Amino acid sequence: MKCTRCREAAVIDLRRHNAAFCVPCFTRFAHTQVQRTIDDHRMFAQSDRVLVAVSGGKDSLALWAILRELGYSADGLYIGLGIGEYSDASLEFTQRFADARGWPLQVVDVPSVYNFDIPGAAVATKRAPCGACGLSKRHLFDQAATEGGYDAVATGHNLDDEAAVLLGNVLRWEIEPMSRQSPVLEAHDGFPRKVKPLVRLSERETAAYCVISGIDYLVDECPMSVGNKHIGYKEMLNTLELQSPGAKTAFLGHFYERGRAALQVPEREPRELRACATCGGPTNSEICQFCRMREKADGVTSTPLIARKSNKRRKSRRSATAAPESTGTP
Ligand code: Q46
Ligand code: ZN
Repeated sequence: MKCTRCREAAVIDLRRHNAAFCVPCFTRFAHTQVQRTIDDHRMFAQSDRVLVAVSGGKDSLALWAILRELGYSADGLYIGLGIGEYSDASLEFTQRFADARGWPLQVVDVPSVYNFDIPGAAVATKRAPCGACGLSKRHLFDQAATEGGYDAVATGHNLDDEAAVLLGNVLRWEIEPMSRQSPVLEAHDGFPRKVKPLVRLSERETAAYCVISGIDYLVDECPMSVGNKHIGYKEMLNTLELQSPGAKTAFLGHFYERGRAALQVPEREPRELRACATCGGPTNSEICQFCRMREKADGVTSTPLIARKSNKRRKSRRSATAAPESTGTP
């Protein structure tokens, strides 16, 4: 197999692009895909400061590395969710990555700062763990970006993640959430801009990028993702992709280009936002959802629950080629 670009020996074939690449050409390909996404969706400018949400998995570490390679000013933010050994391992991989490069990493450990953990909050508030987790991450990303004066928060959602979310919404014709699915969510009402620069790269490609670039990432999935519907949607889309290379790109890309614009969504009532009485963040009630959850979950930790679920041993990228990063609520 020869590289489509330079005719050297190829290390990866990309059927959806009808191409194969050697190491330098694949690296160039990954950088170009991300740069095109940033430019096409006007995510941020070269002079902007970007806060990258990192978890120690392949997507977020690849994103951070690519943004830096492209010359952007990108710092990392890690949120410790208190999910037993999984959280310990993800911090370890993230910290090692940042330390080796001397890149600034901010760490917010939910149990030590807020006195609860995600499994505990899920039980205390009768939410699904990924719901409690998503709420906490969104709040803490927003807070860190606002306080740090960042222009955008970047997350490592890739093509597979976004196509799976879209499929889930299409299967139920969830028009409202579909209308909000976008690689860019503009800053509004005190919330920072959120961007997803990896939506043109598949999971297999971000994993390959890490392996090729010597990025050691955590392969284990979050134990809370067991039973997550999006894992099944990804499998369905992979089956489709095998038969029809490019199907995922077309499904998601065409939705962004024309599907979303064709949706008829009733105008939302404008929300009156005010400062949360507890944390000062923007909210439409007296106390924001995060602070309400925090109040209910105060002191609740569920380590035994995690110990039961966390039965997979920790692996590094050396023992896997393209395992998916944890998939819960993006
Ligand atoms: S970390 Fe959090 Fe994911 Fe774990 S609890 Fe769910 S959402 S699966 S990206
Ligand atoms: Zn609050």
